[in-house]
Parts: sequence; C-alpha cells; structure tokens
Amino acid sequence: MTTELLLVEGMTCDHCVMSVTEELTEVDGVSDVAVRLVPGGASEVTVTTEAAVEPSALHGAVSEAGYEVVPS
Ligand SMILES: [Cu+2]
Repeated sequence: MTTELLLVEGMTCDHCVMSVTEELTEVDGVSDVAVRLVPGGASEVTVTTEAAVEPSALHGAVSEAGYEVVPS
C-alpha cells in the first residue's frame, strides 16, 4: 500500500471534491482518496493505492473530472 499526494487546481467546493474522489476511485488499484480542499489554490489530494498505479492514470482521472494536477 502506498500513498500519492497530488496537488489539484480548480477545486472550489464539496461538489468538486466529490467529482475528483469519484473519478480517482474508479482507477484500478486505488483504494482510498482523501481531499484537503483549498478553494482558489492547490488542493491536496491523497490517493492510497493497493497496487502499482501509473501517475498518468491518476492525472487522467483528475482531468476527466475537469481539474488540473499541478507540479508539487
Ligand atoms: Cu465545486
């Protein structure tokens, strides 16, 4: 089990948190998603994985939800 910290821009409310959580949870190997919302800044999204997951799959899921992963 490992955790990945993603910084995500564009999230402003609980609905954004739900969308990002939902998309990331659908990625194979992801077991948990925790978000510390920073409206108007880079929110901290902690993704727990049970198997090896390509960072690009996580970034893709965030884009799918309509937000952007920024370099940490
Ligand atoms: Cu929102």
